[in-house]
Amino acid sequence: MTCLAFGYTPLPSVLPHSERLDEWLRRGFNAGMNWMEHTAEARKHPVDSYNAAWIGLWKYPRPLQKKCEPIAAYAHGKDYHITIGNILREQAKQLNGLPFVDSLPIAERELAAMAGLGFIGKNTMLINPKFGSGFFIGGILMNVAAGAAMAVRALRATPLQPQHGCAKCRRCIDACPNKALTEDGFLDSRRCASYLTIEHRGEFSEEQREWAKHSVFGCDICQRVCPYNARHLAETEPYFLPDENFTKGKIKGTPLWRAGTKSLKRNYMAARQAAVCLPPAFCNTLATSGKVEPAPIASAQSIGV
Ligand code: B12
Ligand code: SF4
Ligand code: SF4
Repeated sequence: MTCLAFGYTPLPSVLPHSERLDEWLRRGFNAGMNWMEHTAEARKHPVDSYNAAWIGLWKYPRPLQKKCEPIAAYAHGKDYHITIGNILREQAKQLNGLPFVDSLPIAERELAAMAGLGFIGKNTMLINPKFGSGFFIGGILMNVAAGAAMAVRALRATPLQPQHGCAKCRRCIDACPNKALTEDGFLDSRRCASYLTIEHRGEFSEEQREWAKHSVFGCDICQRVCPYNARHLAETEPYFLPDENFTKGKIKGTPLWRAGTKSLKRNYMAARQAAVCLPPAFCNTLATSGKVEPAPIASAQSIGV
């Protein structure tokens, strides 16, 4: 895994934009993610036993693609909770800290912005002006001596303002096929293909099928159109081809495990029916192959950053 950049931030008793989480929940934008509601207090008050955080930006295993793909770039290869988690666990031992990568109830984007690693775009992603948004956020909560904590605070005297980098651009808002991005900078998960294909359990309603049809797992549209990702986009050979024969054996240890085989089959059927995002060759392969074989990771081109 490549760590593109890292930074430090002190942990305040309340995160500066935690009211955004309240508002997001108030509007029902968490959809069926009840766990976001149950863990809201912890997300807003990160300080418990720790007073600072080391945060890293970890490059996706596959670059964001120029063309629409059925499996989001982040989800290729081995599960990042495992790969990045292993690296962070080792480091955390030496620091007596607590590692996290999408594994603790903390507002990772906000902490990363506080660490000076980027700004929050209108697509709600943490965007680094140099690297775009094709990365995970993962770091270590730790305790530093009072003097060091003050030094870290001083370093962050001028935090980057959210959305300052978007200026008048609104490509992501206009490109989202489901109008899931609001004018005031929120993402409505109920309409989001990423939520529907990864987190939503049970059958789709008619409306949900319409919103989910662009993808089989995850969605990269609002990142693909972002000018900050323009020079990092690649056109890479299909990495693996999903079909209706998802089995536990094939998805174990990959991010697709989160959705499970039942949801993946549901997603596949919705996408195949619509074929919006699936190239014709892909559909033919699906009809005949019956396999979901990951290609070697080396086949992914470097995005050259
Ligand atoms: C729930 C969740 C989702 C939900 C909801 C996403 C959302 N936008 O809220 C769903 C399932 C839809 C989702 C989708 C995706 N996710 Co997700 N997700 C999360 C999770 C677990 C929590 C996010 C959260 O708290 N949302 C609630 C909102 C209110 O919080 P927030 O967006 O973080 O915003 C906070 C700050 O940024 C700040 N803020 C936000 N906007 C603004 C605007 C202004 C003006 C101001 C002042 C402040 C501000 O205030 C908020 C409160 O602190 C995080 C991991 C984590 N623990 O943080 C990963 C995480 C955000 N996801 C991630 C990824 C990779 C994705 C996908 C790209 C996957 C995919 N390809 O399908 C998509 C991207 C969709 C998108 N455009 O966001 C990465 C993002 C990396 C990055 N560069 O930003 C994270 C950080 C996981 C990780 N460890 O890498 N995700
Ligand atoms: S991930 Fe896809 S569906 Fe969700 S907001 Fe972005 S473009 Fe819209
Ligand atoms: S597409 Fe434009 S508006 Fe959306 S996040 Fe990127 S720069 Fe901001």
